[in-house]
Amino acid sequence: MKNCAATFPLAAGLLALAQYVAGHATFQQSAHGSVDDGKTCVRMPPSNSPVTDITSSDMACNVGGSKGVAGVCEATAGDTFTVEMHQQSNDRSCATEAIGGNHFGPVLIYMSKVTDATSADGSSGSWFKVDEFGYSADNKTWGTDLLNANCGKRTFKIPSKIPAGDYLVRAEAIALHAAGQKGGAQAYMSCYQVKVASSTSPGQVPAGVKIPGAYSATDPGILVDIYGSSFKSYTIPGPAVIDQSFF
Ligand SMILES: *[C@@H]1O[C@H](CO)[C@@H](O)[C@H](O)[C@H]1NC(C)=O
Ligand SMILES: [Cu+2]
Repeated sequence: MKNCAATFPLAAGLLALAQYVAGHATFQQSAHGSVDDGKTCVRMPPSNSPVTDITSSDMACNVGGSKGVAGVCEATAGDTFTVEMHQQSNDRSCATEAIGGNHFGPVLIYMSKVTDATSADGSSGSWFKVDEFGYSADNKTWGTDLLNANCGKRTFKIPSKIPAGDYLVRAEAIALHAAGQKGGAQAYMSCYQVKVASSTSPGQVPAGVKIPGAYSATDPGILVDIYGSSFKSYTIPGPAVIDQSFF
């Protein structure tokens, strides 16, 4: 799995066998506060394969993710929300790595205000970033290492100052083990359908970016040789996390 990209043409021909490749992963469960919502509101991708075309519309909510599901999770502005990644669809075990071995990279969380979370396709929205963890040079820890250390979970705060209503929450991990070559970065994302209760009225929707559009294939956080001797620090792709005053 050093360079999984090379396995994809083969995987396409052996779809039934290759649908859930070892090491690859999917964000699939969520929780609001301490309430576990399982897979209630996730737009579950059809496989655990990554998106490697950074300009593809699949970058928004993964393959097939422009289509909604029935479930909507509740959340409260100012409270926590947790997204959870696993390699296999029905293995939530903490004993299995959330994302495999060498799939090192950042974890990023975006939100987009939508009219109806069950029907929004993610393309018209403006995505604002609410959380990220790239790489800590001090202890050589990646965002994906933190996922693996936390049973696949990443907990973040829903901004306090956003208006009540429907949102898509987009959780993403980008594996960089093959990112020294253009097209080698592997993006794993899922969108969750969430209805946010907020006591801030009217609230303000933070400015955001289009996805696809926020990343380019040559961004320093996308085209990067993490094994190179010159690699010292990592630049997380996309916009900055929204201003602290929103939280
Ligand atoms: C490494 O440092 C980061 C940032 O300070 C911290 O969040 C993380 O928990 C640390 N990782 C480990 C494995 O201690
Ligand atoms: Cu891979």
